[in-house]
Amino acid sequence: MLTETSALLRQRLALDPQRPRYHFLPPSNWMNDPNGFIQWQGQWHLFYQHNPYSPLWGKMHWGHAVSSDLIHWSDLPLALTPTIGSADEAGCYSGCTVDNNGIPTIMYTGTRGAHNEIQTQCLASSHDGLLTWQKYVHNPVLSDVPPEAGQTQDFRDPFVWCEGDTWYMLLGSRIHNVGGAIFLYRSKNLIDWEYLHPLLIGDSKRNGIVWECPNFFKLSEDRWVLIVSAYTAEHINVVYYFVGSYAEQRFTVISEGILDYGQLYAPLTAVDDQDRRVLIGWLREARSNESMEAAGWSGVQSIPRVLSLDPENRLCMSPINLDSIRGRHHHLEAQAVDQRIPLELRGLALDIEAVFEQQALGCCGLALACTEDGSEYLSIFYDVPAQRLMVRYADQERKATVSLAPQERLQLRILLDGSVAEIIVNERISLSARLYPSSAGSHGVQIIGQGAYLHSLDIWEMASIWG
Ligand code: DQQ
Repeated sequence: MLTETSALLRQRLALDPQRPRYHFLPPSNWMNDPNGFIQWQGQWHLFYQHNPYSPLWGKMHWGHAVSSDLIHWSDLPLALTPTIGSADEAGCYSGCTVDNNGIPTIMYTGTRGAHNEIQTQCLASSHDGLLTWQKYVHNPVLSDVPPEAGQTQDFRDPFVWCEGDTWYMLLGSRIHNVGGAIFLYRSKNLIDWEYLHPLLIGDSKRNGIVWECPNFFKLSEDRWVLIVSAYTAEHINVVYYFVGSYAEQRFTVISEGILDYGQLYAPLTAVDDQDRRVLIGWLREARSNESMEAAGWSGVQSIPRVLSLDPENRLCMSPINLDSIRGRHHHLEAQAVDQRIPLELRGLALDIEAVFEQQALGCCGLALACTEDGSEYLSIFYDVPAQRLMVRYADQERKATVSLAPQERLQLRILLDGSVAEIIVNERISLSARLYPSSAGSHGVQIIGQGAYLHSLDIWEMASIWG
């Protein structure tokens, strides 16, 4: 199914050391949010916000890829393209795919206006197994922003689910002078929508000015999870999750957290045939437009993660299905760490599982992508007394509080892949970093720490998913 052109484009860019080898990204050019993520008759379909003409953000199309294991992907033709003179003439923004009585149906936001400021909700369906898509002739199906929003420009990213014979839809938005808002609708046919009320309203001083890309799903017997991507005035965009109970279309929050302390944004979830809730998210770049233009590509998707809740209602995440591309394995036995320990192994495509004991006064972690002259490295460091994770690359630093229970070990899972490092700590704190190694030279791995004790270290060299 891989077209000649996309294979050639991939080959041409494959020598770029910054380009991930086992994470999904398009053959070339720009990608942002995952869209329409769905398992359909055993195959996973991933759509994505895509500018097929440039490595920079632009007129949004829906790219499309398919996979049977969520790791190996084949490119398919564009699924949605803006139509001049229609509700989506400026862009086909984010949305979801649902099974409408056997007919795959996309609900997405169409945009119009010089600044995409007219945002309405549109439908498209497929009659050839999700390959080609026909837009509903009477699009848009929903255009009025609820008056309580006090604004009409931010109203997008439908997330739709079915309960009995009723469809429910969430839209990301904001309430003027208040903060982000998620509006709840219902429908019997995906076409006529009735507004119910806000599912949740934010606070612009605390959690962003616009809430985008909502997800809402039941994750345990009595707990529902709402995920929102909060757009801030400072462009320090953050993904929040809220856990609570849901009854009679009302959501009562009992706890909340940050889904990722780094570059992961606009995640989308889907449920699989084993009833697992799987999340995939856009790993934003942290480099200039000039660098993206020179590279010819921009944007990566995370490795899909299976979600769960722990007894304290914290969202837990575990990367899926990587065994099939794990290559050479390196194992290190338990040992004290009081200085840098360089390992024999080198590489920029690694799956790492490091477990440290929680030594009272210690600090521990790893340095990756280390150049011989010591000028470049990514350090991932846990400070036990401060209970803080610190991730540093060049002049950038990211931090997250990781509170460990007494005696709890620190478990670092790191998916290093070119310019991507997905870091998940004790399955419950995620910090996705980007790094931009300046050469394809050898990149070392070091254990770092003081007064630390390594319990075990396992590292796998990862194969490319593009053959
Ligand atoms: N990206 C899309 C929007 C969404 C935003 C546009 C989030 O639909 O709100 O490309 O990254």
